[in-house]
Amino acid sequence: MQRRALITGVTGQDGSYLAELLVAKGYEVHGLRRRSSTFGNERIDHLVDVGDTAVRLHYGDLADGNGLVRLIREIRPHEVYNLAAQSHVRVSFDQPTYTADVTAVGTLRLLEAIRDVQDDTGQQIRFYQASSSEMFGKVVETPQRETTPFHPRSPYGVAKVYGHWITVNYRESYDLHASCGILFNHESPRRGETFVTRKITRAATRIKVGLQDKLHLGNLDAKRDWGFAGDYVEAMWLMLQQDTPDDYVVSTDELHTVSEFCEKAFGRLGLDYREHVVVDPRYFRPAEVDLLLGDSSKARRRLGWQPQVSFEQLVDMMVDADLELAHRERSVSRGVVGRERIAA
Ligand code: NAP
Ligand code: G4F
Repeated sequence: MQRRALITGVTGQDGSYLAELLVAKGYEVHGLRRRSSTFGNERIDHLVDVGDTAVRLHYGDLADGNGLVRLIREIRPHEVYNLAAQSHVRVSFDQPTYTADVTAVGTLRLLEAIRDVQDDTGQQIRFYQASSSEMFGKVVETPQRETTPFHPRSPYGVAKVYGHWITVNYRESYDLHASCGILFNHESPRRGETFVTRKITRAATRIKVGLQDKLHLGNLDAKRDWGFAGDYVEAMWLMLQQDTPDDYVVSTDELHTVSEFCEKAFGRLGLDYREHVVVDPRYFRPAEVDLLLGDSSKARRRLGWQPQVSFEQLVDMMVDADLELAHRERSVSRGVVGRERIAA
């Protein structure tokens, strides 16, 4: 029987890679999309309206619990992947209540919808929650593993801790097959342009082709464990294929600084980042997460998962994709030097 999956956040970076993976595995894939004044489907354009293997999109929102019940009743998915969130840490300081409503309570609304439909129909629905290394925040041990206590440092981190624990609670209370992937930072050419890696690769390539001159960044000393999003969605799927649900850290187990990312990205283009990067306090956060480094040995051992793309390959892949984009932009703008794009 063909398996059906529902992905919330299908229009985002991870949603697009996961949809590709599930289509390739023969799933009937459904995606939740928000209504917007623009299309907003750029990352999944190649997967919609392509006949039998198309991803079917449904309007909905994690803020609308009734809509979620209706949708799950209609689709009757075997697997639900909850990737939707207000996912930007800096923005969560500006929109803390909204972030809590979507990223925390939105998870509860989805779990309630699943429980409702599962109780009515008797069909088991497996659930994946997109938990985050941001929950470790002010880390109490390094590297961070599944047993490391949480100390979130942002409204986003706090909201993710709620989403994580309510998922664990529903697993323990209602025997739901629910797993949390505690994913460390993962990037790609499809990464949102206001996250630091993509902000760097977009700017470096625009500088290379003469479209801008400076790049304003915040804390260059922050350390992260950056992997490739395409590798990480495989771990999400593997979690839902296990007999027993559980929680897993997914990471490369390698640490790099923001300035190291700059050095590599600008270096690939023959540029010295120190001539272009300006440290701008506007991009500092009220509370910073200085260091995140994962220990993914449990996922490697139990799921048989391991990352395929190295840090160097990831930077090169993002720079090369953005260089093509910058060349296209330059041909449209006829070489006029533009302003730096505003990013959080
Ligand atoms: P992303 O690119 O920002 O995508 C977020 C998705 O959520 C988008 O499809 C967005 O829709 C959707 N969304 C936002 N608010 C919504 C709402 N109220 N109702 C329904 N959908 C909503 O994020 P990502 O990088 O793919 O990350 C996927 C998930 O993993 C997120 O939950 C994130 O917090 C978590 N996570 C990410 C990382 C990482 O490094 N990437 C690490 C750990 C955990 P629009 O397209 O309409 O905006
Ligand atoms: O790229 P970032 O915005 O990612 P951050 O805050 O680590 O959050 C991402 O990873 C989390 C997993 O740990 C996810 F849960 C979350 O959804 C998101 O995907 O910032 C990375 C680091 C930070 O320390 C930040 O202060 O880069 C530093 N940084 C320095 N200058 C900057 C900038 N970040 C951004 N966004 N913009 C800057 O100009």
